[in-house]
Amino acid sequence: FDAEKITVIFVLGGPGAGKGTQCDRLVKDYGFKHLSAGDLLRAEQTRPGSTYGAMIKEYITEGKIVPMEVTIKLLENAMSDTLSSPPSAPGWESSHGRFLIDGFPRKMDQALKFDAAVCQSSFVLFISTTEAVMLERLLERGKTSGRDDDNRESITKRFRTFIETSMPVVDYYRKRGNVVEIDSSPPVDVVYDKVRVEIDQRLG
Ligand code: UP5
Ligand code: MG
Repeated sequence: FDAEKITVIFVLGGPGAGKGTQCDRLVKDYGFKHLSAGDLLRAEQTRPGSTYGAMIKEYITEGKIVPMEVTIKLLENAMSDTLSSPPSAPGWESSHGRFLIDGFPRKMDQALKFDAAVCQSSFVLFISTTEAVMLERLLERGKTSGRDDDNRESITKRFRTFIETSMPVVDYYRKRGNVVEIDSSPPVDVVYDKVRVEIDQRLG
């Protein structure tokens, strides 16, 4: 993809930190295209005829990172589809080609591959709070979400993967001065106000 024509913001953060929630708000106000790697994998998992369904389910339940070839292909396809279709709504023409990539990259190999082969991100929005807060949010959501990984056992595994495998990615971008960290412990609106300020400052 031509970096001149598209803008990519990576939205990272621990399980249940509030990545998807903040992305939904940004979509409404700015017309971004929101691509959640987890959502794309869950859709692929249940797509009739997918050869990866069982494998994806296993990885997600175990809180492990699906091999990057699968996830990067899904993201690339979704980006191409977006670019070849008209803007999401009248008035959003100027936002066409602006992507929020949520929950990716969460392993160093993915980060290096995507940066080199797909495109570089403008910056990383790092949504962060404590494990206690994340646990409470995920258990609450688990009552109705139907997600295979919203149970105590999977959540513990997701936390471990986040610390061991995904935090190094955040630190990698942080060293390059590319990370904006937002504390997502307060209520959604308070967090979103801070997110907006950062987005406005960086994208104008
Ligand atoms: N909530 C949100 N913000 C709140 C606030 N400020 N105050 C109070 N409540 C708040 O939020 C979670 C819950 O908290 C919701 O009920 C919300 O209302 C409430 P949400 O916005 O959904 O949080 P989010 O950070 O998006 O949490 P999610 O569970 O989606 O994060 P994960 O990173 O765990 O999940 P994801 O879907 O990204 O990945 C799932 C799995 O897919 C991974 O574990 C992995 O196995 C696999 N995967 C890969 O293998 N590769 C990838 O590249 C990506 C994923
Ligand atoms: Mg999410």
